[in-house]
Amino acid sequence: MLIKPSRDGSNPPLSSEITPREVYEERRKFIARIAAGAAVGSALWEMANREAFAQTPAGQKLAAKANPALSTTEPRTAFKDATNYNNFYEFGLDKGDPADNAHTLKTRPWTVSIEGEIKKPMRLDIDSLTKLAPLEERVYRLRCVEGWSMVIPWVGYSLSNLIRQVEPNGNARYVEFTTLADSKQMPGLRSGVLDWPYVEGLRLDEAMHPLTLLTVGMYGQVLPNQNGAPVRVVVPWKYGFKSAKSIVRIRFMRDQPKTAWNVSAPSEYGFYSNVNPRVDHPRWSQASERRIGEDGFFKKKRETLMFNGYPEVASLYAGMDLKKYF
Ligand SMILES: Nc1nc2c(c(=O)[nH]1)N[C@H]1C(S)=C(S)[C@@H](COP(=O)(O)O)O[C@H]1N2
Ligand SMILES: [Mo]
Repeated sequence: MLIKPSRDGSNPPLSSEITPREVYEERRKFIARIAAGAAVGSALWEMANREAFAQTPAGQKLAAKANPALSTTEPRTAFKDATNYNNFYEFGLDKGDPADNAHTLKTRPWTVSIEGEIKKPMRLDIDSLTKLAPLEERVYRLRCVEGWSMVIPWVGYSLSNLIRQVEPNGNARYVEFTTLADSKQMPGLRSGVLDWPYVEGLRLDEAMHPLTLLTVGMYGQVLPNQNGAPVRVVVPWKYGFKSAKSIVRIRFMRDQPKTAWNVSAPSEYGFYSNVNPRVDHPRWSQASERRIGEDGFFKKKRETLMFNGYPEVASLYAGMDLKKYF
């Protein structure tokens, strides 16, 4: 999403290769600070947390029943690509940073607080949350607002299962997702690129849609840290940034949540952010995309599909001007 247009606007740049100057400078400061502090800091941190690290179930298998009705049959992105080309700014701004840095994320114990306009507020540890409903494997397309996409076999269950358990009251119209923000575990919080914590949100009916997946795994195992362990959402018809990683709080609200990207650049990132090839980002087209791992940089891009190829969600937006509510 941090992409600069070419100077004369004629030759759209490859989104993954470009970084605006402010971000670049921020990143350089960030790297310098890490270089100064990391050697001592992270050794101490790892010593203090050796036990917690030992409990982190990296690579642990997760049994799940395939749900072909809600899965694409397109070729799956290689695990290596899906785990080494990531956006997770809490661990740095470059696509390879989360894979390099997210080992410091401590995913056990982990508690998600479910609160706000509901009859049954609760705090669930990650194991109870994982067991709340039968796990399914759903192969979804994920389309980043930057113009690339992947096909990933996620493991989880419809978020609606959890929402029904906590019984939203009559005031609940939106759901807010808040990500962990712990600077001891997340070196990226030193960057001022977003207001931390990372916050995302959905309208309640979007959150209740069967496609909206509370996700605890991918490729048959628990989520790798860089993909948002131990729990994230995946909302496949929206740009990837709506799918918040490493969630610690789910809050039901009367008013629309203030979401991190919308707050940082409201004219560029709307609350809805449905994938829509007909509504361009102010600085680049959204009409096509590059499938990671499949297309070379110089190959023809794929056409981007309305709602990322999930037309069944269209009824959620009946009567809405999707240029206005982008
Ligand atoms: N907490 C948090 N969640 C996040 C992000 C982030 O920076 N922080 N990046 C988002 C963006 S821009 C994308 S494209 C997806 C990428 O998910 P993946 O790395 O599992 O493919 O995560 C989203 N969730
Ligand atoms: Mo993204």
